[in-house]
Amino acid sequence: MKTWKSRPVPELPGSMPALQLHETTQRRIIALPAGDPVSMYVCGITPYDATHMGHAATYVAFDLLNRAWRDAGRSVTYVQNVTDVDDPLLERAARDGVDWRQLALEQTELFHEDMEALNVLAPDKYIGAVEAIDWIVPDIERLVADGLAYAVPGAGGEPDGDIYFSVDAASASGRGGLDGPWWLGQVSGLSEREMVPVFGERGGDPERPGKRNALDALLWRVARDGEPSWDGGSLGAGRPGWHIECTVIAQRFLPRPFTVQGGGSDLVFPHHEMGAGHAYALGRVPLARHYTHAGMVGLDGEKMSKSRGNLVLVSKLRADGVEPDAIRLAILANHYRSDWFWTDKLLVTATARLDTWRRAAVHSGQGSAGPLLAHLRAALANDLDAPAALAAVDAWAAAALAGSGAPSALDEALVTDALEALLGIRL
Ligand code: 5CA
Ligand code: ZN
Repeated sequence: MKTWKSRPVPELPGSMPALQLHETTQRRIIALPAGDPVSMYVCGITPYDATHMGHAATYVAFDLLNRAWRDAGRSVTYVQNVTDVDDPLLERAARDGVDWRQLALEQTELFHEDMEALNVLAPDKYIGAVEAIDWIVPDIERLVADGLAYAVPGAGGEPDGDIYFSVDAASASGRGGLDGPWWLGQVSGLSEREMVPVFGERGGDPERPGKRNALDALLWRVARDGEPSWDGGSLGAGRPGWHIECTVIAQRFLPRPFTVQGGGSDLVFPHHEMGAGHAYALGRVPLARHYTHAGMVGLDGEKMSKSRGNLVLVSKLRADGVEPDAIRLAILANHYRSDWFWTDKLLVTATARLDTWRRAAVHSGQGSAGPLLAHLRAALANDLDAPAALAAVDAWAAAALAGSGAPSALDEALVTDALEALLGIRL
């Protein structure tokens, strides 16, 4: 599938220090492996509604990692999916009396416009679940053949033949890290008792009769009347489950294992836990070397979500004339790992900040750009600490506006390039 356009990234003199990043499975900040190349998969949208501030914040967070790696001279391969067939998309299309394909297409296009406006660098590969089905089917067939997946008999109005991933068959008995075999809990650190309610809240079906373990995840949903379906070979017509889509797409286009699996913290369990399980079951390799998650953005005391409807849409703000750089700056004022709430005040502060920075640029003091660049790099290398980076620019701007140091066009150019390359902000 077509991806969006990236603005050019200016090259900066000097170099980025070694990157430290919070690693979900280890629950601590670690040094990322040095050396070339690196690869990243960030879970994409389910396109049934427009990009809200939570999505935007997650993609901006991983855009910082992408930019930090590029500044360090690393070659980055970035893959993102779009879940262009799934229950919530089909339900929304049915509710609104529109074709689900049309809804997915429109919302995906709008997402691309939002990403372009927010200056999020495009992935190298942008892959839809639908286009991945032919790659997914043989992998599920293999899991069944290996005894790691099984068909559930029909009951309670459900047809025969849905295929589930057996967490007990696939889970190793040891309790090692990501460099060893997968076990249930390796990614999330949750106990099975803790998993069950979360599984139910996040797309799982712990109560489905006939499963061997309540936590077994759907791999293949056989055709139902009124639902789209595809040829599933020996599985019968149907459509894939959610976790196997991302697993197969990531493994097809990235090294095994790839460097960082990203997404919002709502994906730690079950999505990334099961993805890690599927990958290990398929190839005896971990899916990713590391997992990193962005915090949840909320509105009025609750997580922002399409199902709750408490949304601040990027496209709506843009239509209201808000400058995308101000939206991006409002996001960057929060550390990517914290949970935070969107407020109009954030946007007011960001707009004023952008204005100050722009007024300051022409007064850039001679020799002021180099130290600012070093500050920005140090902040980003320290677990993508964007708020610290903004504070460094604020201090530089205050000095420039106070007229300390003769104005220098060279410094102005370097500051402008550094903000564009590292923070994705255009002065
Ligand atoms: N299509 C799946 C991933 S394969 C999905 O979760 N889609 S989504 O549209 O619900 O979310 C897209 C991305 O935004 C995911 O990485 C998700 O973790 C993140 N996200 C969703 N809601 C929020 C929120 N309120 N705050 C921060 N990130 C969020
Ligand atoms: Zn995903």
